[in-house]
Amino acid sequence: MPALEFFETIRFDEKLLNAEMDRAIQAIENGKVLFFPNLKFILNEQETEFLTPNTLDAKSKNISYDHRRQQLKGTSCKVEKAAYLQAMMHRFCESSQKLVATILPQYQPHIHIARTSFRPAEIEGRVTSFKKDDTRLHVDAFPATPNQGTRILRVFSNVNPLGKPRVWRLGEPFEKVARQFLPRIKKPFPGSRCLLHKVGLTKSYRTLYDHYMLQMHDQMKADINYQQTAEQETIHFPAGGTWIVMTDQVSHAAMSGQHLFEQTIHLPVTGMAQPELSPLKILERLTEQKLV
Ligand SMILES: O=C(O)CCC(=O)C(=O)O
Ligand SMILES: [Fe+2]
Repeated sequence: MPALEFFETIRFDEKLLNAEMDRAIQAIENGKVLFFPNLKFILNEQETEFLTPNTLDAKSKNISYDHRRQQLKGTSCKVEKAAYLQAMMHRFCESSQKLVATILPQYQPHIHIARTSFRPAEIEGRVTSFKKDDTRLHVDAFPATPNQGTRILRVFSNVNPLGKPRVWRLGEPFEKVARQFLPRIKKPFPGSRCLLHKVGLTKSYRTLYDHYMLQMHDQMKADINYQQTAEQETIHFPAGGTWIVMTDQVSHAAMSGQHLFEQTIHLPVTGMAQPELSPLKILERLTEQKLV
């Protein structure tokens, strides 16, 4: 199955035919990337000045924006410049919401808009711990923020001004990954997940689902042999292009590129057209138990 589903869309609020919407929801729920090679997030001249790692503060690799609290994190920009940066990120947040509303309208009543991120640093050659190393194939799962089964839908736009692509690898279908890694995953230590929440190490309760997802994430990244031998495909996402992926389901690795916007959107499994295709339902079927 090809990894990408192409769309001709050139505007974030473009009207689509019903057949296009059907194609989109089918593709995304089956683990494909919705790819809009000609959908460009346009920056004005002043905004292009943010396209430098200097926009980041010393300890951050991306700038994050919480649209509900109107809060910006990770930037060295102050006062007026920070407000301008925030406005740019707010616009990306709105553009991606419009895109999801037009291409995946069925999700609209169910979604929750989470963080917006701007990534002005080159990702190739960055030194991090293996768990944080996104150049290794992984499915998204985060230690401090349990998802409790909720889907992670992400909108990405490559805004590189020099035409540099964002290069990713895409790996095997979720069920194939799960079948390989589940047998290696130990049950959680009794009481540990309550404690994590009580002492504030997780923002909410780490369900069994979160335990399995996080273990899969870590063990995929830890397995060098798997990284090299797993069935995979390299994709060049062009500058001036946009793509949408369910990153909890699609095994992915970001190899190189600079200057990217990303919007995270959460979708409850019950909002899907085919909930049985979700990582939650697949893991519940494979482990023969309720996980949330
Ligand atoms: O920065 C990127 O290109 C993608 C990194 C990644 O793994 C993610 O956003 O889930
Ligand atoms: Fe990721």
